[in-house]
Order: sequence, then C-alpha cells, then structure tokens
Amino acid sequence: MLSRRSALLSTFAACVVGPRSWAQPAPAATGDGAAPVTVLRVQRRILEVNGKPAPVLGIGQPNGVRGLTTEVGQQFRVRVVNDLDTPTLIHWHGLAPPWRQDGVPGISGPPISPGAGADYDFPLRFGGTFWMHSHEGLQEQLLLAAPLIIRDARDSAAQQEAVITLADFSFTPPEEIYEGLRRGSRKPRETPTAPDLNDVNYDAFLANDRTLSDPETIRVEPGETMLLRVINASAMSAYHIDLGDLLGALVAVDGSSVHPIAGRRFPIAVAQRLDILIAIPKRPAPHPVLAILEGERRQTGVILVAGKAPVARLPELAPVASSALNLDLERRLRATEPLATRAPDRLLHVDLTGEMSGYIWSINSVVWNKDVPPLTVAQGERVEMEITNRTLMPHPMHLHGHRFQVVEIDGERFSGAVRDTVLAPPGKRVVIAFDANNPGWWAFHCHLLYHQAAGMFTTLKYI
Ligand SMILES: [Cu+2]
Repeated sequence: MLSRRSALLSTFAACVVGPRSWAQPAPAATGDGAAPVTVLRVQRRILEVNGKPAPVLGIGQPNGVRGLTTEVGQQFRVRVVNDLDTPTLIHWHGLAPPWRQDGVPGISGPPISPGAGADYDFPLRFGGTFWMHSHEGLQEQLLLAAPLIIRDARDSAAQQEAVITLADFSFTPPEEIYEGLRRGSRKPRETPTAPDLNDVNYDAFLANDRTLSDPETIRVEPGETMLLRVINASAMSAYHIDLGDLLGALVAVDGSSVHPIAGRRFPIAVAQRLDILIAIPKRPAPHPVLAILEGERRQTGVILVAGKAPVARLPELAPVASSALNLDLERRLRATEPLATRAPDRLLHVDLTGEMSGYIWSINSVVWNKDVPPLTVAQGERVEMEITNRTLMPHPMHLHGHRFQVVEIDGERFSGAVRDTVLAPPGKRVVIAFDANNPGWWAFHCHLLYHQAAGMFTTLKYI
C-alpha cells in the first residue's frame, strides 16, 4: 500500500481504461480535455479469514486496484458496472455530487440492475480521504466498500502514504445477523459489564482485508514522515487507533484539515476517516498500527516496517480493553477552514430515538419509510442541526452531499472540525452547521448499518 508519487502516476496511467460494450453507452467525450472514464466493477471475491474461505463483495478497477485515487480539480468520471446477480448502488461518501449521482437507492435514483452500469460525471472541488460503499440493502456488511482518495495541495509530491481500511466481518450472512438483532438474540459478549456497545459479535476485524494472524506489512522509509489515511469502513464497529511507540499528528478528519493534534491514540467512529502524519524513527524497526474495538480487547491492524527489521506475530487481543468512544477529541478539534461566521437561518431538531427491545431505531420517534416527510432547507441558508441522542447506544450520524462543521457539544460553543460524520454518544447533544449549497434530496442517517436498516434514517430536501 505504500505509494510514492511515481506509483500513483503509474496507477493513473493504468486506470485510463476505456468503456467496453456495456448495457449502456459510456458518456461521450466532450473534447480533447475530457477526463478518461474510470471503470469500477462491483464483483464477488473470496478472502481467507480465520483460515476459512470468506465470500465477500468488492469494488475495483479492471487492473485490480481497489477503489480510486484521483486529484482535486479533476472531473469525477466513473462508470460503475454491476457484475453481481443482485442490484447494487455505490455512494461516494463525503463527496458533494449533484444529488442524482449520490448513489442512494430510492432517493438519488434506482439501483443498478445485474449486468448493467451507471455513469458519474461531476467536478471534484475539494480533496481528502473519502470512501465509497454500497448503499443497497446490507451489502456494506459484505465489504462492498473501497478507498476514494482525492489528492490535493496538502499532499507533497514525495510523500509516503498508506491507506488502512477497517472492516468488521462475520461468516453469518447479514440478513441473519439483522434477523437475530430484531429477535433480540444478541450473542454473549466478552465483557458483559461493558456499556451498550457492539450489537454484533463479529468473527474477525480486518485491516486491508486481513487479520492480525496475517497482517499487511507496509515498507516505510526510516527517518521520513508519512501520511496514514485511516478509513473506518466497518458496518457497526468503532475503534481506537493505537500507534504504539509512534507519535502521530492528526491533521484531518473526514478529509477536512484540523489544526494538528499530537497523540498516539485516536478514536474513529463508523464511516469516519483520520489523516495522521507520522515521523518514522531512523532506526530499523517494525511499527504496528492497531485498531482496538471500543469497549473490548479485540484488535486488528497493519505493520509499518522501517528498514530491515524482524516482524513478530501480534496477538488478536490487546492487553487491556479500550474504552467506549467519547467526544473528548471532537471537543479539541478546530477546523483550519471553518465556515464563515453567520447566524443560522434555520434550526433543525433531530432526536435520535429507539428501543433495543425489537431493535427499533428512529429519528424524532419516526421509523424511516418512504412516506416520512423530509427535513427541509432552502438554498442559500445557513442551517444548524441540533442532534440529541436519547438512546443508550452511540450513533455516528452522516449527512449526504454537504460538509458540516461541529459547532457545539453539550451547550459549549466552539469552531470544531468540518466533517461528514459525527458521533452522538448516548445522552449527548451535538450541533452541526452547514451551508445549504447543494440543492436536491439527501439522506441523513445513522451509519451503523443495522440501525439504519431498522429505521434511523431520514432525508433533507431543498424547498
Ligand atoms: Cu445508530
């Protein structure tokens, strides 16, 4: 995964793949300057997890590159081809496309039928660490997700970087997991006295598709600084990223820069991303980068290997359980490019509601269905949304099509991070602000897959 500029350039060259004879024609080139179309195929694949074959889904280019790396200022010209025998649709998490290209079935448009394709073409106006994932059914649990990296002026030409994509994996089909949750048959957990976390007892936690029994090793240059892009593509699991003996500087969350925060341990909720700069020490050594499941000891990760150094096997249990995620870091984050100061034109109140009995999750006590009236905004407005978690579980809340700023936690006002997914822990009240500058009809939901499926989902519509 270690990619220098040259490797990236060769990736770009390799991904200049013309459309073939698909069910629909590719968008016509609009002239000599038209960006090439990148084909992304949604396919079945087999991983090995815990020594057994694990059938999952994936999204990648014909040359085998998973996901997509591109540059700010480019046009996002992509053709998604569905090689599955079921419908699918891919959402570009954190981007701000025209709403019809947002990839949410039933909201932005229909899913892609088996064998068919769909075309995307919009300008990339900002860069950062993003990701793509299926928004169809429970496909995300089957690892139908991939990195979407948009390089920009923050990325130096010679920068070493590595992407770590985290996932939770079960051999139980997602529909069965969901049925089990609805029947209330949660499996016994490692720490019964833990807070109300981790509804699903997973078989494995993956970093770049691998467990710690056979982790990815990433060669890094001793004495140089590298950028770690961590993507939490898990369906239901939050972690603390543990850098061990390395000192990191958190420089961006969800793709947007923050004033750097030094540390060795950073929380990451579902769907969030962390960009961490790390100075690799000069002496040859292995440096594990671990992700410890919140409230538990189970962990996954990769190993950065600086120079010639032996790599020892790492245990799949951390010495001590990690705590539940809280907002201590969120309170300290300060956007380098905050929203312009402005009084809100509109306040939206969102109560996160539900009950574990029957696994009912809702927003403002309404379980999502297509007849639920949307939250409404008007173009040009500054909108503030007050999110109050009235349940006993944490909910990472994601607004589509907009970047928002965290401006208040539990009554304390501050100029927090600009991001696309914010954690609302039990009993907490978080206020986000955004400019209504991307007209359309957008999803707003909990990013825990089974909470979303059970109804913690609504929409935001421009009037
Ligand atoms: Cu939730």
